[in-house]
Amino acid sequence: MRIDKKQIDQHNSDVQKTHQKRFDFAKSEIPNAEAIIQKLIDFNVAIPSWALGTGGTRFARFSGAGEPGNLEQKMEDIGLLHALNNSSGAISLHIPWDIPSDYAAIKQLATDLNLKFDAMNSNTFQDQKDQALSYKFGSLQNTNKAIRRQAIEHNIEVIKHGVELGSKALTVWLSDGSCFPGQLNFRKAFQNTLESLHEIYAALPSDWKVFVEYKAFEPNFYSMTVGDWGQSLLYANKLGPKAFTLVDLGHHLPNANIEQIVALLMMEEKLAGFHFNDSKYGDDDLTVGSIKPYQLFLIFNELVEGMDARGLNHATDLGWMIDASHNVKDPLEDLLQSVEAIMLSYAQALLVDRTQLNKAQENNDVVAAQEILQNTFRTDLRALVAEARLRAGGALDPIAFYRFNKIRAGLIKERGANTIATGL
Ligand code: LRH
Ligand code: MN
Repeated sequence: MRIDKKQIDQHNSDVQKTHQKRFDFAKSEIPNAEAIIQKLIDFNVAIPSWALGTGGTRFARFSGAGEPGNLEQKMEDIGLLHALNNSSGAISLHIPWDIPSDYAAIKQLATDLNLKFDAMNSNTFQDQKDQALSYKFGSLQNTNKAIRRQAIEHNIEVIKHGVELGSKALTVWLSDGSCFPGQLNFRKAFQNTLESLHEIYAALPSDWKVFVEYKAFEPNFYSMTVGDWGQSLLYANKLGPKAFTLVDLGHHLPNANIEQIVALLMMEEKLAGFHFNDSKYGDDDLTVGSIKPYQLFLIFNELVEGMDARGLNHATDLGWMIDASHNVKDPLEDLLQSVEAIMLSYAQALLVDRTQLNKAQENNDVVAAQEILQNTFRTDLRALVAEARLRAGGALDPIAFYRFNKIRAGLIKERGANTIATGL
């Protein structure tokens, strides 16, 4: 399904008056509004190909209707999101869930939908039906050299798919670890994994990066062989300049100070980027900013401070991606909400008065520092984010547009009610 520009123009003229009033007020309060809007227009978040269908848990999956049944339809859905918010201009593929059947056709479709190919994701956390050796006891860590070889070959195959599509990065998330004390020799598991990652690293084209994604637990529940930022950074430093640490917000132990981890990885020039989502307990993969919006703001506050300290390009020098799963919501509405939450936190971080904050920090004026951050977080920037969308050709209120134009009903009419999307 394609969104007609006229539909978006009609929607914007319907809500323009309300928006203008809110925008004029926001602009009167925010001195650097125009600079923030330009940054928002340039900012894009990649959408995971595996989050366009209804997700489930081990207990149940309540399938939604009109889901994309193949890669082309997944790209159509991301094209639809991008047409509405003009901030979802990239897709991140997961192999083998999304092996392109015809590279040229897929690339042409991406061009038509104004989409780029973000990081590719390998998958050695499941056994595929035609697979010779099982990953039950791990992949790159496995005590069996032939199984490590199989996993290395898979990652090299994923790089090849990415090169064809114009991607520039490989994300390696390993479910490897152990469920019981004594099951695993931690040192050997680390060394097998590092030795295997060195082979994958050697297969990277010169302009590619590898993102080492860590996770504290699940599906292993005693140890994970890339279990936290320290272990991931150890791998990335030992691998070389093309290796970085990827932060998935849901992959931390409860109450971890993620914004501090981000600040230090930025300082070490080893931050790959993000898998944005939110969680209350474990790797819940909930809508971004739906549980801990202040934490998301504090993370972006460290990002803006760190990126400006190194003169980085906010839009292109780090990997911005959502990694969520939708058990009870329409996947497209959920993704629209997640992108909105990210844009709002980024906008607020751009609003922080860094001169005053640095002064307060230098003077140990705790209250002043807190007031600066909390007042910024309590500043409503929704009108600026909407204005950025409007200027970039998007819809002022994507969710309202999506519902008013009965997009899901249209997708069900096009695809039927029982199409199932590959993914989690
Ligand atoms: C692991 C993870 C990883 C993906 C998978 C779908 O929890 O975050 O990034 O490969 O989800
Ligand atoms: Mn992830």
